[in-house]
Amino acid sequence: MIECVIGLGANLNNPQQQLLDAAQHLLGEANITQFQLSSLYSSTPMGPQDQPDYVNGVAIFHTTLTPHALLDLLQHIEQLHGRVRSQHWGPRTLDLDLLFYGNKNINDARLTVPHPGILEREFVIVPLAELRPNYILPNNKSALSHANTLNLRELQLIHPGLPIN
Ligand code: A4P
Ligand code: MG
Repeated sequence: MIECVIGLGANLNNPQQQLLDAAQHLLGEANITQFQLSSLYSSTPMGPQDQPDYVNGVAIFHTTLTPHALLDLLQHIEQLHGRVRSQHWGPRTLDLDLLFYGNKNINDARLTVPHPGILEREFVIVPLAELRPNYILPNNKSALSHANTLNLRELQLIHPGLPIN
């Protein structure tokens, strides 16, 4: 069993519900246990500004899936939710990023883990710090101490977490 952290994001078609549906899907997977979902937060878009605000959250779970099998599952769930890949960093109904896979470093054509950009993204660090304040980040700081250094911009809590086990 490997402990994984994923980031969930959406900014189209009832984004909050997209994230809750994706969480329910993951929770129902036979190869996933001890699933926890953070609170959901709204934030202004990073990157192109001519798109709706995002809803973001983080989930932590244990899995027996390999990193690539987990990516396949995440992409399958994105497809089920009608994701159409168009503009880079553009609007999306559901984006599931593999942030951490245990403490493994992966760099290949399909996967970069830890996901690059985690440290700059308050919409990842704040929900992670909520679930696991002591989670050690690639900069060797805890999620909570790093969260305290970030500009929280427009981050707003909009839905409480689901401590589902
Ligand atoms: N890929 C490589 N590593 C990973 C990984 N660790 N997890 C590859 C998931 N996928 C990974 O992804 C493109 C390819 O990345 C995949 O085929 C996979 O093999 P994508 O999801 O189709 O592309 P994308 O999401 O448009 O690009 P990218 O770089 O993943 O964008 P991000 O980093 O997801 O950012 N603002 C706010 N406030 N909140 C957001 O959530 N998100 C984005 C998108 C922009 N602005 C945002 C937010
Ligand atoms: Mg992505």
